[in-house]
Amino acid sequence: MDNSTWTLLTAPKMGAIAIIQITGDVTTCLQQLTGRTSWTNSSLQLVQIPDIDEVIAVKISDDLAHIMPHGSIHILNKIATTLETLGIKKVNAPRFPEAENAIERAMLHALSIAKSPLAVELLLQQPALLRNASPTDADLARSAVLNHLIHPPKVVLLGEPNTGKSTLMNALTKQDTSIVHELPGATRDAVGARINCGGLVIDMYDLPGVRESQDHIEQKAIQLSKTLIAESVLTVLIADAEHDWLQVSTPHITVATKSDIKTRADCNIQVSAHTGIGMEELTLALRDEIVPQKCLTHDGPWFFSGYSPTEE
Ligand SMILES: Nc1nc2c(ncn2[C@@H]2O[C@H](COP(=O)(O)OP(=O)(O)OP(=O)(O)O)[C@@H](O)[C@H]2O)c(=O)[nH]1
Ligand SMILES: [Mg+2]
Repeated sequence: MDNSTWTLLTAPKMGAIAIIQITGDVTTCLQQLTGRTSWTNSSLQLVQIPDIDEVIAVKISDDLAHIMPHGSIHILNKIATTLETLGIKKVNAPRFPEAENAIERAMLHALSIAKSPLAVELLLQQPALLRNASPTDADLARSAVLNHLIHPPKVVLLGEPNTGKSTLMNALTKQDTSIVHELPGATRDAVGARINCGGLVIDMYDLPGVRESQDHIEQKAIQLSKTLIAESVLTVLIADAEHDWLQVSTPHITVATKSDIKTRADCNIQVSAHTGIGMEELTLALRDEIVPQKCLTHDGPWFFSGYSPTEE
């Protein structure tokens, strides 16, 4: 069926119910899927997709319909195959029929993909703030910062070997994400994990301790680390009382580890991953460094990623 498409609106995994959105010639599509010939707009129907499932289906408008089968992966796969046989292409282009205008449509899409809890309240405020707004340079700068609430920014842990980076990573993720060892050189490859820092979700990377190495694999890992450092919005420089700070030219904060053994004053924050001292302060500092409070509380519009004023 030319120009007809479908998008899975729910997550592609097991659930009670799945929602499949169909666009294009939806009347023909619903007829072919279910055998039912009469479809009135906005009226929910309990119908059979033969040999697959009993589903709830609704034709929202002449070119938009939703079908809601049980959320088994096997049922979804069978429906996907049937849709493909009917010539309906799978896309990832959700439509939001409940949106009243382009701003609301873009906002609902951003809301559906935003990773940080802090994005929710702010995004819901934007349709009112963005109406008739054109961005100033300050708006664009603040918006770029706030976009980190939608797409998790990268943050790296960087320091000399054996300074406690992996132990800190494990304490932040509350699981054994990275190998910890008393000998330097335990981490040979970058290890990444998603962490919620007081409402801001970030992708944190534990990097190998910086040292000279002739080992081919370790050299490759060091190369990968350099790429991650360049891509990250913030470097968390790590040192314990026995090691020096590494020098970097990228934005950074300094975190002194192992404060249960020995403290040092020349840092932004002191932590002990073993006792938990300073850990909450660290996560809040990461959030405030990446998305400062003044951006969150500013009453101007957020020209969030995915929204362009010309769409109005
Ligand atoms: N007492 C104490 N020991 C710690 C703490 N954090 C890490 N350590 C110890 O320091 C040693 C090195 O820890 P790692 O986390 O492997 O250090 P790393 O910086 O990841 O080391 P590399 O991967 O070699 O770069 C281990 O023996 C840890 O148990 C801490 O907060 N307190
Ligand atoms: Mg390590």
